[in-house]
Amino acid sequence: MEINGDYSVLFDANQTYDLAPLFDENLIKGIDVADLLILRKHMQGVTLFNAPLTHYAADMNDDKLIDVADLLTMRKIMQGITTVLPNERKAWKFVPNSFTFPNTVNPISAGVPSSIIYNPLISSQINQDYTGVKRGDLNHSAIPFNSTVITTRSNTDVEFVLGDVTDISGSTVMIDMRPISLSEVV
Ligand SMILES: [Ca+2]
Ligand SMILES: [Ca+2]
Repeated sequence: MEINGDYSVLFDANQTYDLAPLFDENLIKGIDVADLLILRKHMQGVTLFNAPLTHYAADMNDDKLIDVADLLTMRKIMQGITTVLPNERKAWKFVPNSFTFPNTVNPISAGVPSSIIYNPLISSQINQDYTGVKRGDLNHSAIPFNSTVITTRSNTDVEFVLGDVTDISGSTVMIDMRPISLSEVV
């Protein structure tokens, strides 16, 4: 494990693995009225999301649709009514960098992988990187491990690299994450 977020994990060859980074924190982090407005404008067709990762972050219930259910969930989180999501959904969601979103009106409609599956793992793998988004944080104002809200950026997505491997249980690897560097996300 390197300080810049590089990670390496040793596995037995010829086995099947599902490598998924998981990161959880306070659900409300990064969610405020600005995000609700962004979602509302998208749903009304006034200002559509300009990045697939924004669609991914806005789908609060992972049903591949952006609709009023997501808006209500975000509002309840903002009001402090909802602090935990059903089905053990984490505050952050990830997508392998190797995944290319389709260039469609709804780039998440066909599903977005949250892990990389090796079936089986037969050789060493490098550059197995993921991008994380904070669920509901549509203007990417949240950064992990820090309560600071960075200056809003509406046109770009914040990319994180993986940090320390904290636990290995079964075939799921739980990996903490950190920003590449603060200067790169502000
Ligand atoms: Ca936000
Ligand atoms: Ca949804």
